[in-house]
Amino acid sequence: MAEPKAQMNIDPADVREQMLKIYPPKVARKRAQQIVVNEVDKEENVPEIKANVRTTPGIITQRGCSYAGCKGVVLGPTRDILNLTHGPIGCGFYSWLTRRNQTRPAEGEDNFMPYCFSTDMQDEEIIFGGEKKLAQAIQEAYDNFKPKAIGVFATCPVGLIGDDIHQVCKEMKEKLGINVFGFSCEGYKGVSQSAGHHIANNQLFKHVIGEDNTPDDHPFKVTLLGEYNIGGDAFVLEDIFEKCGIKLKATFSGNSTYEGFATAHTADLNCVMCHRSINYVADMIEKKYGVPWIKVNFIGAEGTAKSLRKIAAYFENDELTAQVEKVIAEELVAVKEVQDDVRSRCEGKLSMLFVGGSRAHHYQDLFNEIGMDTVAAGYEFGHRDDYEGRKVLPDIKIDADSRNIEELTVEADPELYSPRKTEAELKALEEKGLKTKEYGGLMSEMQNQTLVIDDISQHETEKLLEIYKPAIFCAGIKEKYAVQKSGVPLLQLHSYDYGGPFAGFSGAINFYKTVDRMVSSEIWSKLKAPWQINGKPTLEAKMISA
Ligand code: CFM
Repeated sequence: MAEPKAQMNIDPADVREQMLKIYPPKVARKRAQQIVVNEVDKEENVPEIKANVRTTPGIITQRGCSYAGCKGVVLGPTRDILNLTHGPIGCGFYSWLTRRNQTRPAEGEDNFMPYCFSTDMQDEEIIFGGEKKLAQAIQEAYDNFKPKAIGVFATCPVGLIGDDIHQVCKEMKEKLGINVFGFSCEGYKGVSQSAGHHIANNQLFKHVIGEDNTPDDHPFKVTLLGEYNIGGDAFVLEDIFEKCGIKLKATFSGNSTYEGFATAHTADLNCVMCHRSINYVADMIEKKYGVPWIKVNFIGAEGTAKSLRKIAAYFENDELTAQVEKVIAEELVAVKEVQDDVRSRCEGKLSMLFVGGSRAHHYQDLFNEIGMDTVAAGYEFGHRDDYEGRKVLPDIKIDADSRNIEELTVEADPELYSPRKTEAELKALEEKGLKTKEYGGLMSEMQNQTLVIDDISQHETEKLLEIYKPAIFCAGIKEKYAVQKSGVPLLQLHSYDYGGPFAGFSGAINFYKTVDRMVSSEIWSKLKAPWQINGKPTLEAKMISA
């Protein structure tokens, strides 16, 4: 792999040293393993990175908690499961729609996403236990809304006082005759929201997936796993699937419904977008029901075309292949036109992406398509397989933090297991270039001499900005204003600021235009802070000792 042109005069090893030198020796040793200069060899081997480990206290991290990953990320975008947070009202704020995941209920369908349901625990429940109040809250929610299903989410104090939410859910399920299930996703579990994804996946698998076996004879049925409909992405993808003649049985969990989850196992192929948050579900469905999974990426026009071709290749049907090619050819006309225009202004500019557990990888494709170089990237909470590829899975050691997340033992269902492809068929597909259960990770697709940084700190971010002066920095709301104060525009890749969608072909066009506007405007570098204008501090103070 060639070195990116624009950064030839900067030595990433030196940047790494500069980042590390401020830290005390023990912290520096740990961070040194999480800041890696990328080197990809011919066999696509990459350096080892330390990931999914505790953040050092005192370092400013952008991570969230287990409850955020479970309730917010995975279950948040499902409109007709009533999500009830068991905890104090402070956590209750996050029990409603706090992320830009959108949904489109049909006339008369339930949509609980804009509601905020909480048990509002008080001192009394913290001292004497909150199970009674939880049962009352489930009853009250049922009486008022008559939902198909209720999910209960435990916050930190629930785990500390030992309320058995699962027993309460079981009793209420029997009493009400609807599906009621709980998630032990206390915020302190694991080292980040990633633990919450795992907990969410386990419970969905145990309590919802496989509940509805209604047959469906559509020849091309798939699911989309790890697509959360931020800024309307799922709507774009739903349209593309429909145009291609592919039936989307379920999405986990953008624009999703309970019914979609309950019937997901009847699809013939699972397509995984965000590997980090949902690969567990793909693996478990394969083991229990025999449905293979492939990695897809509908971010970027090329990625979208490639992913559609992968799906068509899997079904081995000429009509489907022809239709997919027709849709790609039609869509690429407008894409190319905008690409060419935008590229004239963006070519050679530098980008950096520090986002979650998958987007820091996927969105690099969009920058490549307009000629921009990603010189540094990393996840907040990705695991080694998200960086280095699934081939490292057997080498990942289970530690104390991952041990407290349940690992389900899954076996083939005696009645419902039906392998959609035989071993020989899968092998034949692999020989044609379609490998199932495969993800190569972020590092093998980044250029040599780029920086890969896990769980980046504020100090390290500042160093990157100071040394590389990138044209754009992609992260979230926590970083946005600090980065913009240094004269670099920040595009929020969690929420898309107020824009999007960025998925599929039309989303790619949106993205190119958004980035063009941001990197071509000089507003952030022209602005001066008040203390930069007259060289004096705007506020003065002195320490007074008692
Ligand atoms: Fe997957 Fe996500 Fe992401 Fe994620 Fe997230 Fe998100 Fe994200 Mo924010 S599920 S890992 S926990 S793609 S909320 S839709 S943008 S950090 S990179």
